[in-house]
Amino acid sequence: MRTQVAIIGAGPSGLLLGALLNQAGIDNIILERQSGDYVLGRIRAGVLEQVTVDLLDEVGVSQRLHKEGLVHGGIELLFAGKRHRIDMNSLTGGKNVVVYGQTEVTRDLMADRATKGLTTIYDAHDVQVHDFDSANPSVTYTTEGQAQTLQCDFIAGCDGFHGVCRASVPEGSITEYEKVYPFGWLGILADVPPVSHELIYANTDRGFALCSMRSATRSRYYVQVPLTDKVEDWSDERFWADLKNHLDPEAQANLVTGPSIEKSIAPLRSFVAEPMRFGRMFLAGDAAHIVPPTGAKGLNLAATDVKYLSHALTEYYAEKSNAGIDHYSQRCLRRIWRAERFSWWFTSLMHQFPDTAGFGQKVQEAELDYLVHSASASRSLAENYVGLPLNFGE
Ligand code: RFL
Ligand code: PHB
Repeated sequence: MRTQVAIIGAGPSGLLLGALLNQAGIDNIILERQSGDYVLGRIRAGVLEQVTVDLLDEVGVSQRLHKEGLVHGGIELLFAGKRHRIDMNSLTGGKNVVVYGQTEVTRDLMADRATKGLTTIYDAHDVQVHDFDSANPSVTYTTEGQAQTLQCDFIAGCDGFHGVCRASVPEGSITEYEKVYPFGWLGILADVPPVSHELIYANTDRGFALCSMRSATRSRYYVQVPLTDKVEDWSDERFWADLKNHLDPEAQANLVTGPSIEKSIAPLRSFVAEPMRFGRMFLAGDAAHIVPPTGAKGLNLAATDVKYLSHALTEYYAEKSNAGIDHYSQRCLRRIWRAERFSWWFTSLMHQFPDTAGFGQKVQEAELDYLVHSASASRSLAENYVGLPLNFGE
């Protein structure tokens, strides 16, 4: 089998890259280790920046997003027992974010791929990437017990943090930067109306909590937990009682509880691998970088990586130019490090750190007090939260 671009991974970055390449007339095949149902069962991101919405518009898969997505022009910060609204829309000259689940983005991209008859091979096992430092890379894998080889011009490593592509790069050719946080997020999904119509990010001396949503009838809530906690330690009753303790009296009164339909713990990590291109193999999305979810940037960075990559590959095929390919790493990394900085800062501001105790809490409250009362500090938060613009210059 042969294709122009072999894409490893059918998460949002692989599927969006496939759609962008197809639109540019570039042939691609996606190999995914899991089944389609498994991929759709993962509950992850919820907040889309305008640049991500624009990309979904560009590939023509945003009809449902525009119908069902919730446009948010602000977020609320809760600290010292009170909520304060950050009016992102007016602070950024009219920018918003859209609350629409990663699961739905994935579902829309999968359906579009199926409609167009584009090939995605699910349950592709033992995927291995070969000869990406030559002009003739290939990928081998096993499906339904048969060993297969896919010849290609380029390999796109969209296979997430635990994927095979980054792991196949020789050790001396890659530098990894990492920060692991001493806590995780326990998340719960429930068919109950959200406590408020916008997201609430809460800093309390009990730790961080986030009130998010997927629709007017489905809520997504998180609380900070120690890394040693297990999901089994958390009954629904314990979760709701803990969440309530993080909220202000009005939110406490409005909180509607109900049985969870998903519950999981995610550890928090900042991670960047440099560079993101190795000959004819490129890394994109979580394969190259991880942000803690506090800034809601992971899915959005994945989307902009693959925009840069599709642009580079389009230049290569249409104009016989290597310029975009040569600049891919540098272009992505500039945007990535800005998002890493923001996500690290917002995480540091909102969570309780075991080693800073009471002093750390007081300093966070002072910074939050400054943030909500200073127009320039609020604007800086708003600009970063709605997303910095895509940059094709140097
Ligand atoms: P994914 O989604 O991990 O997809 C990678 C795919 O590759 C497959 N794979 C392989 N396939 C073949 N062979 C192999 N050897 C393979 N190894 C792996 C996997 O099965 C998988 O299908 O990476 P991608 O596409 O780069 O997308 C990244 C996003 O999923 C991620 O950044 C976000 O979910 C992060 N994130 C958030 N991002 C936001 O922008 N806004 C948010 O509000 C937000 N909230 C979150 C989040 C992530 C969370 N968790 C669970 C880490 C909230 C949470 C709790
Ligand atoms: C979510 O809805 O899952 C979500 C929203 C905002 C974040 C992280 C996660 O910062």
